Amino acid sequence: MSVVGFDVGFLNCYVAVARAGGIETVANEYSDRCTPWAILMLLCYPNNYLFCIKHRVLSLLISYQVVTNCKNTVQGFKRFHGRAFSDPYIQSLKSSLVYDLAQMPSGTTGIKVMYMEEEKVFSIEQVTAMLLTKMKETAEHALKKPVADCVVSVPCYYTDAERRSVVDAAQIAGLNCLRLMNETTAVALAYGIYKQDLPAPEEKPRIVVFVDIGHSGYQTSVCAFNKGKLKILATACDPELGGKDFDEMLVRHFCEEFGKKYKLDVKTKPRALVRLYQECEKLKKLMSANSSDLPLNIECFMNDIDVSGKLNRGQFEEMCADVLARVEAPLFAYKLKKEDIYAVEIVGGASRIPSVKERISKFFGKELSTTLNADEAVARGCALQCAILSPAFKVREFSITDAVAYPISLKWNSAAEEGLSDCEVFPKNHAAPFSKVLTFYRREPFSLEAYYNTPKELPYPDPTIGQFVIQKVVPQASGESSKVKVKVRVNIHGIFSVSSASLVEVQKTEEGEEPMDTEQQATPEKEEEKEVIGNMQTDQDETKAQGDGQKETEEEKTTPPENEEMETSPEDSKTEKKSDQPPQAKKPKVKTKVLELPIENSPQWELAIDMLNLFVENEGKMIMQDKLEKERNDAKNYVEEYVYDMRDKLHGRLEKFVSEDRDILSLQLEDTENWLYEDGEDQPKQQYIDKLAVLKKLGQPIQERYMESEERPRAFDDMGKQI
Ligand code: ATP
Ligand code: K
Ligand code: MG
Repeated sequence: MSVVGFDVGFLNCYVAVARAGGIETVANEYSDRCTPWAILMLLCYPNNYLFCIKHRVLSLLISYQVVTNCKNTVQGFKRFHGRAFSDPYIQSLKSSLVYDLAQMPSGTTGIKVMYMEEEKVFSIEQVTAMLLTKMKETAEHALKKPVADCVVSVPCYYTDAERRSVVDAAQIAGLNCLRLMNETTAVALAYGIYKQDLPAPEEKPRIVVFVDIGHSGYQTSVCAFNKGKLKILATACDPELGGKDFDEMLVRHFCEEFGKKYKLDVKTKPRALVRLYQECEKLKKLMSANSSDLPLNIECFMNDIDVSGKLNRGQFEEMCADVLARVEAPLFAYKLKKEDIYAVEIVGGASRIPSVKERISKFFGKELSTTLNADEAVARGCALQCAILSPAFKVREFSITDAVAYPISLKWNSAAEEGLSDCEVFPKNHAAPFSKVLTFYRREPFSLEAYYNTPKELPYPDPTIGQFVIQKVVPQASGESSKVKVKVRVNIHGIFSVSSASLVEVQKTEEGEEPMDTEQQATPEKEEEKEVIGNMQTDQDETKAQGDGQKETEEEKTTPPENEEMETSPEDSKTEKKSDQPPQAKKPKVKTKVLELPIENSPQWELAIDMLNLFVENEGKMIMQDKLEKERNDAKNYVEEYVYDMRDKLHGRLEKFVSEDRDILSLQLEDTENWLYEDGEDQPKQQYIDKLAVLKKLGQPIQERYMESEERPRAFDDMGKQI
């Protein structure tokens, strides 16, 4: 069982692991006071994936490689998940990317690269899986055991389609993703789980605002903490605001300046543009710590011309005024009073930009707190969540309630065939994970369409979540409509589904119930109330359900079908069974039987199962290929190492032990070195093994003579001791 958290950032990825060994020890020593899972290890990756001709390398020395192999370096693909290739966003990006995009057969976005000397199109799920494979290997290396269970981060503004796509990517990488965790929620967990002074459950919660501004996205959330729990009350984001926008402004500025000063059209040369982005990002970071004039110099930038420029923070802020103005915009959604906020915690790389901090601080009228590690908090939070979910770990109880990012509605053909009906099932910021049961009165199978009802808020054009067909619905024996209970849920990943449906077969009814249409029943206040109960209690919910049921028969058509809510956790099924009992209890003469109904789930953009399997298989093949490539590279490195090592030694401690074989070996070493840089640069593994064998055959006798002379005096010593 592994406990791993992956922060898949747009630019930087982090891996956090919790080790089992550390847990027992630390917990025993410090009892309640300290974190028993203190040993978290983090590693950082740039989220750039470099495809070489033969194999896949996650580039750590990225700057150099991106520039030399930019067409084959895939970066910044986090926002391609769950999007059609025809999506205007994808189309608008196409021209600014140095690599090529392509349409997948299913209509989603793919990335075109050279792999093993062949042009290949990989789906976005495959590309993210490649990144996750590398992160998985890192975790395995750290834990010294196979990794499967993990928690993966996603921005809290991710939609259903984006989330499904990431879950698929994790599966392709052979991971068992226990939760897709919203990034600010991960940060909230990393913040709260260590706090010993949180208000008691019955006290007023501590309200903390979390802000994460990374390279591509800006996420904020309001979180309520009580002892042992956190609840996200609301989120507000700008999926298109991050460090990259500041880079963009700088690049634009210098493109213009170099155009005038050196008559260079930078936009025509991808390589030059990539270098300019890198240098501007560096300059931006320097400006965070320094307000004076700072230089930007690039040698041999384009057409053999060296370029230079300079900028200071004041000028930078001026040119980024429009970007900076967007920092406050999402925050207006919060109706928070300054005195209600305990702290505003800020993380993410771009949170280091002084004017970003100023704006947020001014908005809330509070000093910002930076008590968390700005880069690692997301990964840490994910590892902590994984530890909580892992049965192998004993972790302090901590309940996490997240919030729905966009309001989810259902629409369906009304039974009376008066056209479409709809109903908002999960309003924005509704608690998640969460299940609700909707009741319909039907004679035949029917279909529900789930969609986001605020399309303007969505990051892409299609608000459809999916189609869900409730099958095998039949009328009652009496010919009346049947009561069909449909359970809809937002699961632990923040993904919507129709999780079950059942038909209540009434064996003897009193009065025929008329078909009814649904409309939203619960008022916001009521909903709030239920949410509080919702997470812990099941019995009270059922009482409520009874009440609702009662009201429904009384008010007939004017009242919508009962719209009860209940807990999502493992008790789910138990709750559901019980909830069908109220009618029995109230009307003892009526006997009912509950039939489970099959559901056909067709989410928009779901990866077909055969494609998914194919991708899993292909990832396995590529992992094998990487392994072979690594072995080949290692074999080459051994030759190289031997050459350098031996050459040094021939002039050092082996010098006394060489005779006429010295020249032969020296010559061979030199030849091999030249070969490594020429013909031997890219050869099959066996070639390197053979080369090494030839060298060793010459070197071995010399080393043996040396060893012998070293051993001799020591052997005498040992004899002395024995006597
Ligand atoms: P996202 O969260 O959008 O997926 P990410 O997690 O990869 O992206 P981070 O690693 O949080 O992003 O932040 C990277 C961004 O922060 C980059 O734009 C980087 O230039 C910027 N950044 C890092 N350090 C500084 C600094 N000292 N000053 C200004 N910007 C910085
Ligand atoms: K990150
Ligand atoms: Mg991030």
